[in-house]
Amino acid sequence: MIGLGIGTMVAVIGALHLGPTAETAKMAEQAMAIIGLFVTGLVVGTMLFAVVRAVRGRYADRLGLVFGLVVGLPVALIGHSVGQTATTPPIANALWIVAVFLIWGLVLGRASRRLIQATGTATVSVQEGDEAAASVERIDRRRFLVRLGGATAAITVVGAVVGELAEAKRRKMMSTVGTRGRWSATHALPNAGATVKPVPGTRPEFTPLERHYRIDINTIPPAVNEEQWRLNITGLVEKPLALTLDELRRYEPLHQFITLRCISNPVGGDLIGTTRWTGVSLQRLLPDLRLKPGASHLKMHAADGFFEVVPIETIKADERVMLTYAWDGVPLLTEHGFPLRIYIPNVCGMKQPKWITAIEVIDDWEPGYWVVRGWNKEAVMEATSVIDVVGMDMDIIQADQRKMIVPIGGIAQTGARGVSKVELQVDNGPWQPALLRTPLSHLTWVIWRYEWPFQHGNHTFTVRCWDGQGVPQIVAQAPPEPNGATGLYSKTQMF
Ligand SMILES: Nc1nc2c(c(=O)[nH]1)N[C@H]1C(S)=C(S)[C@@H](COP(=O)(O)O)O[C@H]1N2
Ligand SMILES: [Mo]
Repeated sequence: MIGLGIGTMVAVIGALHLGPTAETAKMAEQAMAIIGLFVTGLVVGTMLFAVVRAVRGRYADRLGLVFGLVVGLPVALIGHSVGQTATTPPIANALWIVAVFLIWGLVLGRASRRLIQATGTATVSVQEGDEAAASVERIDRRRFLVRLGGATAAITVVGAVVGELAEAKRRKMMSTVGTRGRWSATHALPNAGATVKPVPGTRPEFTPLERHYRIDINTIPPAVNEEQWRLNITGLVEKPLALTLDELRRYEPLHQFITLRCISNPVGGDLIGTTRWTGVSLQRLLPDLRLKPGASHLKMHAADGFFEVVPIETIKADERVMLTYAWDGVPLLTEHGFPLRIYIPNVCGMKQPKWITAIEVIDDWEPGYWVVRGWNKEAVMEATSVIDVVGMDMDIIQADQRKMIVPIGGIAQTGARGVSKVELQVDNGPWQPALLRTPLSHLTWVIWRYEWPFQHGNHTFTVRCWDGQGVPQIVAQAPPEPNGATGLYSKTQMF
């Protein structure tokens, strides 16, 4: 259900060019919630009116409160169990929701009573016959419905605005806390001296934290309190452990430039980003966990109910598997998994839990959250390449058409397998090699550029790449679900 929902949303948002997919999907989710609330409000409001009318306007206040409670309690409980709690504690959230619905019920109850009384006098004072009375009643009912809709709308809008303001405040707080100490603000990127420069208009090689895509099973990320948080290590261990964040930070830190991609990313989509990850290699941590014989997998549990299982073999074979506590030199932002997430090279985001709370040591493999829901159990990042920009500067084109070169640029990415070659094809011409920029690391995307001798007309540009072992990008088109999107990226432009 959620999987299908995300896929559909990604496709719709992509097709409509609504903006960054992750953000827009969040907004769509919230809009759906608001519409749901709105419809519930209208239905329950109409029922309330019917009841208040049946008892001729008596007990309107009490009835309103009861109806408010009837809607408010489930909403509060659902909100609680889904864990959609921003920074306010769950109880405060629940109380707040119930209070809003109580007021809503009271307002509607009173509106109903007023209306019923008004309808009553109108009917009595009009003596010209049944038809007129009926029409007055109909008008009043219509007016009531308008008012009812208005009240529901008002309360929903006020609720949404208050929620938005709180969210905006939270974001502002987060970004002021976060901007300070960012590694990228005071350091040159490791490939600053690379001779191949990105074509202007290519996406930033290092994604600013605020622009990193976001994919979560919930709309609102779980807020974890650092003082109370522990990394609980249980299961097949000599002695269960509860590590603090500081204890994890005391291990020798590992810094890695990493490109993360979501398996839901369509070819050329925006569910991909690159930053500098810092944490402790699980290989280093492993001896301190004192595993019991038979231990074969680590099951990572997350604060939002998400989970995944990592083979201990993978950890022993690859020191880059890392419990990550910082991105770009600052603690993980709440939405990106504060305080702890894992990094596993070469696989999609769906295999890599954020907001880790516990590691359960087990003796067998188990499918993770998205694997249970039908997605590929390996979720290896397939090679992909994208054209970001076909540079076009009209002034230069007109200045000297014979010597005109149009720079074309973009990215290629293959998980942890490297990129050995990128080629570009114009219309049905021969494939031509692009220049590769030295990447930030072996784990990030590679920026490429190609100098195209300009020709007038309508042209289609297509890109393809090879990984470090010379394996070509998959040409056959496939949608993201269930194995990740494949196919070549093309862009057509008129000159
Ligand atoms: N706890 C938890 N971890 C999670 C997820 C989630 O919903 N909950 N989503 C996963 C998916 S599908 C992706 S693509 C990445 C996205 O990480 P980001 O939001 O920091 O970009 O987180 C992964 N880890
Ligand atoms: Mo994902």
